[in-house]
Amino acid sequence: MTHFFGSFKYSLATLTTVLILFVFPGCQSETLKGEEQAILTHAPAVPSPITRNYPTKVIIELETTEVVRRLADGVDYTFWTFGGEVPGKFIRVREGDQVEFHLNNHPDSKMPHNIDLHAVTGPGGGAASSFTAPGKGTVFSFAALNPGLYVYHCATAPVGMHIANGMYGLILVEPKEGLPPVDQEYYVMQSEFYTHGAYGEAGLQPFDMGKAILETPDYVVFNGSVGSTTGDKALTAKVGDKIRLFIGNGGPNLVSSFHVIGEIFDLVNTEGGSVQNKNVQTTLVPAGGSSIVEFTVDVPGTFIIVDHSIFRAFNKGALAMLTVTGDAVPEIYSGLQAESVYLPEGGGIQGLSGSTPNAFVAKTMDERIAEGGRIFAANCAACHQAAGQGIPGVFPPLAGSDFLMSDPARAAGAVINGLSGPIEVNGVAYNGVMPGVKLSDEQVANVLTYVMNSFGNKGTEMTPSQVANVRAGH
Ligand code: HEC
Ligand SMILES: [Cu+2]
Repeated sequence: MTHFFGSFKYSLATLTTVLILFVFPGCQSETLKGEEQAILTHAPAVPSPITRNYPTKVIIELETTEVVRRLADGVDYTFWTFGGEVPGKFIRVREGDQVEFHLNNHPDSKMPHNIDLHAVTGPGGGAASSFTAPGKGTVFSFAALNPGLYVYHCATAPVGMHIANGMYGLILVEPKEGLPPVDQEYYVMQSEFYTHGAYGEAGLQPFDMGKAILETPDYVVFNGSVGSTTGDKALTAKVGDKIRLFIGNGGPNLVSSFHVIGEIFDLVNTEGGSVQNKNVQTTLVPAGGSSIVEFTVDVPGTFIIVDHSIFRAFNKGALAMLTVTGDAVPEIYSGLQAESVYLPEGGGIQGLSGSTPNAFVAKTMDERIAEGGRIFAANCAACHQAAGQGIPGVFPPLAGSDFLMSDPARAAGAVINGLSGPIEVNGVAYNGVMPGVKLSDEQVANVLTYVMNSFGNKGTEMTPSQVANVRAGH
């Protein structure tokens, strides 16, 4: 009996193998050959299609940096980036490739960073293996098992803040058989920015945690800034070209209703996967998701690319352009060739909000504490956590902190100028970097009065004039 069952199992296994090899030849695993360095591109460029018909070991080198760049005219922002720009560089590999990923964090970075690639099959998408301190590098590898278009992003705590500051990009895993050839491929990624000032308020704008939690961005943009892809920076094509857009959504919060005014997508790889839909007007791109769309441009003109949640397009920046040149084709369309109806002067915004920054002045200590709580939620809780408990080994606690309570003026200095180097809080050593927080004297007084009278701390009031003294270096 044992023998009978044994041979029965054996022949079943053989039969299965034969079936897999002959009926599903695609299931045969290919053997890796050679190795190559990946060429990565900044948006809107896409690396050239893969011509190999075998898998290889692909080496990817990507550097995280923290840089001040234009977010809108007159508005700057400290972006945290993969490769120096937002969105991060586009990565293109082939299904079956073995990827060796080198993440380097620039020595000037203030923050540690890592990477979670949605194309990875493995814990955290690589996040834990790639946690990289400033000036350091890490390496991990993964097999690109599933074809598709995937988002990658930083996943260092506070995760929302790292993504909100610009840390996302796309990785395409081309199917074994490749993608059908087209005339133009472009990389377009949507995301939001949450700033202290309202839309268009000039200057270097700090990140606003409170707005991020409420999911009320001031900016919704394509490829990292208002007007990144308009006017003479528009995407270009010629009449008759077949276009493929690789679309990503870095979020951190909003879902995009991606639409090209005056075009119909002939094909859509819904959510960046393998199912194709046809004749689509608007494709949904989830936060942390993607879409691939293809269409042929049959007539010349300026085609406006929007998030069809339309106030985002005309009031928050989610507007890009595709300029198509060539002869008119009156059988398909006769009329004006410019989208003048949709083109506001300056190519961006229809009517600014015109709101002024709130200049709250506390009259009592209770008012100071109440306002300080709001400032804390927006500016400090991301690192020091909502109850001031910090994160062990990374962000020191403010709750019960002897460091804070023994020298409030020193704490004011930390908020104004930042703090780095070794310190000891309640007998525990920390050696991190706290960036200076852009707050007025009134706001620093409010937030520190709040902190010194919350989370079990008992302290006195800090006044704006005390903060002014610290700022002046007294
Ligand atoms: C981006 C993360 C981050 C943000 C935002 C941040 N801090 Fe810090 N903070 C740190 C780090 C890291 C240290 C430790 C620095 C070191 O090791 O030298 C620190 C140290 C401190 C200290 C001294 C150590 C202690 O525990 O008493 C105080 C006080 C402080 N922060 C207050 C604040 C306040 C108030 C805010 C908001 C206005 C704030 N921080 C925002 C990261 C941050
Ligand atoms: Cu990061």
